[in-house]
Amino acid sequence: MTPTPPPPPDWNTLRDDFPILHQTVHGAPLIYFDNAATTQKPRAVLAALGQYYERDNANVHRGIHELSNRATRSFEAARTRAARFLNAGRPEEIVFTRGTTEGINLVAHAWGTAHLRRGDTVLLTEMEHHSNLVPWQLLAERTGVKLAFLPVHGDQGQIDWERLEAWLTPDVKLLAFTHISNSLGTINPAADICALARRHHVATLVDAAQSAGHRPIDVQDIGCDFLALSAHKMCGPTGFGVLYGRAERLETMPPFQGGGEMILSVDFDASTYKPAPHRFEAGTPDISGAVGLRAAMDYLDTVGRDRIAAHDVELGAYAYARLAEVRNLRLFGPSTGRAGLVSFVMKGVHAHDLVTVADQFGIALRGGHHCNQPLMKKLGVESTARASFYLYNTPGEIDRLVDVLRDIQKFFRV
Ligand code: 7TS
Repeated sequence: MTPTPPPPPDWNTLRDDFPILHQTVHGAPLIYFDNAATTQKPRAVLAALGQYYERDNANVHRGIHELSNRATRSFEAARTRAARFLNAGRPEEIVFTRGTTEGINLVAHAWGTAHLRRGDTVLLTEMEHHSNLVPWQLLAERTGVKLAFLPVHGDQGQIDWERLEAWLTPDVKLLAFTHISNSLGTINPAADICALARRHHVATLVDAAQSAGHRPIDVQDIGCDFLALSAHKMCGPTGFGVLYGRAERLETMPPFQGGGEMILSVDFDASTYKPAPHRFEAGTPDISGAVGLRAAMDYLDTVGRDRIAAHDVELGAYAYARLAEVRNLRLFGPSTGRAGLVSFVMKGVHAHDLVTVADQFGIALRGGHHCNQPLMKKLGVESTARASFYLYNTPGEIDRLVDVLRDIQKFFRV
């Protein structure tokens, strides 16, 4: 008989899992709307980190003593958990990294340098975060590969994926794209994109920084070759992440960095390397990061990733509709089918000023180019203000933001 799953937590009590939310900032209750930058951590994750350091801390894969064995077991259990979370075929397809940025750099370095040549093209989109752009520029400088960009259309921030096939010319060897845009809230149809790319023998990399903690992710269903995520954007600790790599891709890749942990044998003039994933994990890893990520994945699955996705979409749609009621706001990203974040510009008020005043009301927003400078240029703005939501945010908090935006307009007389 299948065991009955524990009942999902109640949305109203779920905020109690996050101690940091229960404080005032400048005299007002904190409203944390900077989740695209980093999310808050539930007690379960904080407890797992504390327990690891209080009970099990030792280095992994080296000692024969009890604590080292425990640390190694916890570290490798996190790999198995991450494989299950992403529905990877096996744990060996999970490489631990410092986050999305390092995962993409790893692919650009190890896979890109080994497999791409002058005359090849890496296809990106105009909505990529700098971490899915600059590593490819560095690769282009090293190897002479070209970069091409799928255009983003208008303030709605959509890519015409219907036209993708025309872009998949024989020189295109890799398509690297964001699943969810961190400044537009656009959700790209990852499975359809990867299926078409695969038919054209084009490898795929999905930047899942903004999606991994917000919706179910199944790498076999998406059919990508690589997928990168950051633990800190999904209730886990900073400085840790996962690169999923399809086994047959990882096996053909040389090491990324050299050092301890990644070798089989070393002589003065040459070394041999471990198989994936340890070949890509030189040096002492962030063991507590793995422990924290595992606890975060357990937490997200207890809440239910389908429910989190529905909550996100609900808050994104509600925020877009409510902000559209405020005069002189220019909203970016799709009006429907958007993720749980909204970027906007207020006529007559710089985004940094808006964010500074909102902070005085206890509301944490972000203002800037969001590491999307080329996209900002294309939209004809220097920066936007952004409110990004997560499972602990509520429609009432969005109502409060709308009131504060109207107060800001009065304050700046715009
Ligand atoms: N890709 C996307 C789509 C992102 O939004 C971010 C971070 C990254 C990659 C890089 O993640 P990291 O964990 O390696 O730094 N995005 C943001 C943001 O929107 N505001 O601060 C960081």
